[in-house]
Amino acid sequence: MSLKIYGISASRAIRPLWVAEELGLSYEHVPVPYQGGATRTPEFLALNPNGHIPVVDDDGIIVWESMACALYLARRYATPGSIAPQTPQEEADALRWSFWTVTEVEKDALTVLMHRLGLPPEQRKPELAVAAEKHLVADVRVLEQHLQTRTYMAGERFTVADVTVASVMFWTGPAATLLESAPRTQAWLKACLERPAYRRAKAR
Ligand SMILES: N[C@@H](CCC(=O)N[C@@H](CS)C(=O)NCC(=O)O)C(=O)O
Repeated sequence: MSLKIYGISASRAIRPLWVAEELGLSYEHVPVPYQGGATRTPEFLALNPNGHIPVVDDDGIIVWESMACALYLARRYATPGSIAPQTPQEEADALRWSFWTVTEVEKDALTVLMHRLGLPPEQRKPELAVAAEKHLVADVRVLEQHLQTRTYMAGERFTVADVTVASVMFWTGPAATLLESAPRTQAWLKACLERPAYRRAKAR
């Protein structure tokens, strides 16, 4: 059996890396960067024809798309009480919130990250960040409302749904006021990002 996760942790590869750490899996981390053409070599394109990290190679089963990688690993290596969905309700929450995050939130969150922090200062366009933050207000409202009645995305325990949503919400950090009126979301995100498994994944 061999499990490999391709992609540096300062990328969407944090999602499967975080899941692997939560599950205590033994795996090989192949820290392919997203810059410099490493994802566009013939060898890498044979793994993921899109030329993106992350990729998971689970003993020959290839998974790409970071949310799919995270959800796949959680289910594939589930044990009783682990972060995999254990009930139909948790399954529904993991799926709906993961898809919500990539379709509704990710693009604007990435714009905030890049144009507030990630890009060299001369390339940042603050007006793009401002527009993205405006869009994100409605998403934060949805999240805050959901978290009024539960501690984590799928209830009272941390699951893979928290990994997928927090790994995107984290990108909105440079938007100073976005979470100001969302105390439940703030507390939830802090709890997620303080988890030892997240820290181990990030340190890779
Ligand atoms: N939707 C894809 C996006 C993957 C993606 O764009 N990855 C970036 C790094 S976070 C990348 O590999 N960029 C390098 C490139 O496109 O050449 C996913 O969630 O996995």
